Amino acid sequence: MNFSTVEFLLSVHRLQQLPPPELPEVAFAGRSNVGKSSLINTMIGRKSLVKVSSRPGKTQGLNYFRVDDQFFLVDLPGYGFAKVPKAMQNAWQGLISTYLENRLSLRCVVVIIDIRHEPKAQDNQLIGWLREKGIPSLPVYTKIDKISGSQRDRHARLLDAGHGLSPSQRLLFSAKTGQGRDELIGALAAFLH
Ligand SMILES: Nc1nc2c(ncn2[C@@H]2O[C@H](COP(=O)(O)OP(=O)(O)OP(=O)(O)O)[C@@H](O)[C@H]2O)c(=O)[nH]1
Ligand SMILES: [Mg+2]
Repeated sequence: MNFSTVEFLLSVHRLQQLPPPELPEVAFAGRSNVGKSSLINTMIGRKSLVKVSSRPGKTQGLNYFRVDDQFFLVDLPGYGFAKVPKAMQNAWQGLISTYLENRLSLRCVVVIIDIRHEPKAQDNQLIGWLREKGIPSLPVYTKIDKISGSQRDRHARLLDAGHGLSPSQRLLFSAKTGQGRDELIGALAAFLH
């Protein structure tokens, strides 16, 4: 996985628009503004291939990228943003859950969580639902540059407890410093091969 060619493919707003499943794929999910797009940019080593938002709820649709002709990377719209109208939230949820449940080429869902926050019900529901459906997932606690030392450990333990995870089942990450990048790439490579 060297990310020498990363191309934007399309933004999917209806299931009929999904590209043929000709490559394995990894999807990135998480609450609005948690840092999904930033994590992807840092992982692929591009400053701004994926749009990073100043306002939460900006990523709409399933944004497909093709990486090195090896896999598809899918940036999912964020959940849990109150300012998005209810009807739209439901439509998104329908699209995303149908996609996650039926996409046979999906190898892993990276669930991105802000390390500073207490365990949130929506993250918990997503992690539980993926487990129930047998869809492999990789929780990543991000923005670790924002807190340090013992605070970071304490927050990580709280999230582990809240989501029923052991430290070996999740990763720590910072889009700002790049910490955790190699571990993330290694973990995804294992899911893809
Ligand atoms: N310090 C720090 N800031 C981060 C990190 N990751 C993201 N941010 C900031 O958090 C904000 C949201 O980042 P995005 O990557 O747009 O988040 P997103 O989850 O894609 O947002 P939506 O697509 O709107 O749901 C931006 O201001 C980023 O610069 C990180 O690891 N460290
Ligand atoms: Mg985004």
